[in-house]
Amino acid sequence: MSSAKAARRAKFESVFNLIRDELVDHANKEGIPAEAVEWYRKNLEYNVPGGKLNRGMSVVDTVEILKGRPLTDDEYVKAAVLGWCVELLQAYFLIADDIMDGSITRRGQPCWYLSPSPALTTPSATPVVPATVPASLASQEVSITTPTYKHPPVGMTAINDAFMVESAIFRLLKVHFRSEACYLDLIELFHDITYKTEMGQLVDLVTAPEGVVDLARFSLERHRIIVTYKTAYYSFHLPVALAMHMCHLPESYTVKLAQESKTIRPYDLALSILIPLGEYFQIQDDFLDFSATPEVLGKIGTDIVDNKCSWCVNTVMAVCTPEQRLILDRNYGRKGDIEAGAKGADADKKADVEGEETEAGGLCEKRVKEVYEAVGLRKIYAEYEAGVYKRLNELIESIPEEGIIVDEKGQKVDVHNGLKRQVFRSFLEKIYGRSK
Ligand code: GPP
Ligand code: MG
Ligand code: MG
Ligand code: MG
Repeated sequence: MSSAKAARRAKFESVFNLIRDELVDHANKEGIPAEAVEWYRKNLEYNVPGGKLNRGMSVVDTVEILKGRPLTDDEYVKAAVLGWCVELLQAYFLIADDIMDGSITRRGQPCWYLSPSPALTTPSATPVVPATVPASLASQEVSITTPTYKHPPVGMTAINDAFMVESAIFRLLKVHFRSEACYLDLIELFHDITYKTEMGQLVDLVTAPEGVVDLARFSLERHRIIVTYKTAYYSFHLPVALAMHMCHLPESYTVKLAQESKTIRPYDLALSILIPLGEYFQIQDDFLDFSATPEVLGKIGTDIVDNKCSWCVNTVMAVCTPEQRLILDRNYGRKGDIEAGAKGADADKKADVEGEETEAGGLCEKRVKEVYEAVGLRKIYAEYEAGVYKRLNELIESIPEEGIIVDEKGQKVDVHNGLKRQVFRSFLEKIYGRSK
């Protein structure tokens, strides 16, 4: 990481301490018992700041681009609070998603619901000493069970923890934006985007239910819907729309050029670019999961073994022969070597028990990858990427930046108040051609 990048991240991270303290102080003022407040603080610290922070920091970047100048300290904190609200939303989704998916690790540590319970790992929580049966009860048939907890996990309290992380967003909006004209827009945006993401999560869950491998449920159209709703709205549209509201961009404005006038609806225009951009990002993620080496990617791709409704399998299914499709049906979403023994789940078990796996995903994964190579998935991806890059650039260039900007009443608007191509360029340039 360059030092400028590290400094940018450190500055953004410093605002986390501020919002955590605000939230914790508020819980204290409500009179919540110390052990519950301490739990809440640990919840926030464990789940919110550990990611790449790209979504949160992109709010700050976008505000800066829209303003066209460095931010004042007050503006920086406001933009960063919105950025942390996006990170809180993501933390809320991930705590819940890990329970739904039965996942084990997240960001290199145990998923929150599996992590050691904060209440029983703090010094104030004294272990329960085995109780002695009082003499008065000794003659009666009572059994006193003494919990002997060592490090029990957070468990299903994580569900309430997820809700609290979500509600923290609205608490922060109230504290920092209640007196601003954009307050209602910000609240509405978080509600709308959360609802959309939940719809996407539902489509994801019904498309690949736990323990069911059925490629007939998958399609490129299904993939597009999942990606748009589960990822693109909250990861790409939300940060930019928040920044636009913070900068008070109007719903619509007219740009008077030398020859013509163009009416712009900046929020719709931003959406029309950011959703395909988010789709491109996820398609890239899916392709890298298959194609990148673990050394470059920093993790081992598991989409094939995990039965993911990935762009790769959907694209290959759309072009492969019936014989290749049979190979996919028999090997996708499975570990080990299904051909080596009996068919079906028994074969999975057999391969696992007998240690026939030759690599992380085993022979099943290898066979799927052979089909991907045979249909020329790498070439299909390269063509897709070149096409989408061109299309996105055209969309970005369609944003007028010159001319006189007038609002709905015909009043001249500060030129800095229009949408800027650079907002989208900065996203596209970060993504295009990335190898990890
Ligand atoms: C992670 O997807 C899930 C989300 C980003 C949205 C969850 C939405 C909710 C409303 C809970 P994933 O399970 O495909 O990815 P990962 O591998 O990161 O768990
Ligand atoms: Mg998951
Ligand atoms: Mg999931
Ligand atoms: Mg992935």
